[in-house]
Amino acid sequence: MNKIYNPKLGTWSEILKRPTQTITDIEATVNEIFLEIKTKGDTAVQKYTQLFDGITIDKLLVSKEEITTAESDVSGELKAAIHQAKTNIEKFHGAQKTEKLTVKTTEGVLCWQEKRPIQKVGLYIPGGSAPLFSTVLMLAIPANIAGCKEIILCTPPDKNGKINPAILYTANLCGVTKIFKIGGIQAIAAMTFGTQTVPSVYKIFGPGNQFVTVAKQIATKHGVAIDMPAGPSELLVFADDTANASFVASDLLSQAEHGADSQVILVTTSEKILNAVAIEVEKQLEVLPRKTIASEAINHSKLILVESNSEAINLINEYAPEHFIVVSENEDFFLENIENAGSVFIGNYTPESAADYASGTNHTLPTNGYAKQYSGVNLDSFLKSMTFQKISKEGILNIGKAIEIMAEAEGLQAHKNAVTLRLNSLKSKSDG
Ligand code: HSO
Ligand code: ZN
Repeated sequence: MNKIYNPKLGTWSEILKRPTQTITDIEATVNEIFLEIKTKGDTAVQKYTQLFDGITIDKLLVSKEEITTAESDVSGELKAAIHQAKTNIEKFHGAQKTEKLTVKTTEGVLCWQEKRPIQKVGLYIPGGSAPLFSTVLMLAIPANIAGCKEIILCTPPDKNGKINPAILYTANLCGVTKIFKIGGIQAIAAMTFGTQTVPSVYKIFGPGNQFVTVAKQIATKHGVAIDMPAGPSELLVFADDTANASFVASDLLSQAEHGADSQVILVTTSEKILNAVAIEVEKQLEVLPRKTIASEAINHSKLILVESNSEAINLINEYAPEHFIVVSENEDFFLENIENAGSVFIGNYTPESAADYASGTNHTLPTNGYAKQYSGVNLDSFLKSMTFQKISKEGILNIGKAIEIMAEAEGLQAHKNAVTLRLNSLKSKSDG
């Protein structure tokens, strides 16, 4: 890890730079695949599955029998753990439900806001070296609580045309309506346009590699919403002398093992902690099964010594980490002043892994500095707010004049007429 001592303000942006991603060269490929899937449907999906995943898939839809087999392939212990996580995630997301909000803005003018589920949503779960069935929990549970009618899931098949049993088990447990053996760009395209077997959806959720990320962005050009622009995992830890260096090191490594492009950063006011964490990271790294991946991430990660808590918080807000762990005797200072972070973890006994799996909060969070303007996935991500209004005769009499004047000033006579006609009808009634 790179040690940086008391960096000057002007050098922050360079220090906090994320590993760059090139989108332009991927875009042309994505557009080409999108067009082909739009026109040819399933056969094009199958062609690209053969090309990218190296397997011919005749039936893209996962069958009932495959789900039943998966159920028996998942151990009782893992099932119990998944159930415990599910309970907590359900509790936290269920509590995010809001009541209908009604306001009488003027006598006779009643306005209200209610939420309705997005009817059709698509969840994308990456395959690869770590099958993230925990992400199925994070997406399918809130989708279900929100009341989404169609919850489909796409995930790439392995070389034998199979899907990890824990993904299948969790998807079925959490009310996913259809599971498809489709990955990458072709999955996002299929959910965007719909094919003979894959229904089109209104919003696509979930993480993925660079290709999936670009494909999701292209999907938005075709009228589909997405959860957020995703990127490699990140963690920033602030630790002072009250922190346990080996705990901190374990947290940094937990995110580093996601991928070579993951970013982990320690910010500290204590040189002692900085050195202790550096030693611990090396020690713990040695015995990790994913050592090669984690060490690549660790190589471009940073340990930063700053002079004060206020300097630390300014730097953290500038970076806007996906995950922010704070272990400080002044934790209240950090909690009051943190402005930009996807999710915050407090104290020595709150590892980031807790939220990745089982504490109840969502682990689909904004990366790449997007915590400055995006929220992580939550119940509202699966809902739309709709407004309603009912205006009585008294109400239109109360606000009619203002509408007429404003419509006139905008040069929109028809708008004005819509009110004038009603006002006149009321006047003639009262005259007559
Ligand atoms: N930390 C990842 C989520 C994850 N970790 C899934 C383990 N499994 C992104 O926030
Ligand atoms: Zn993780």
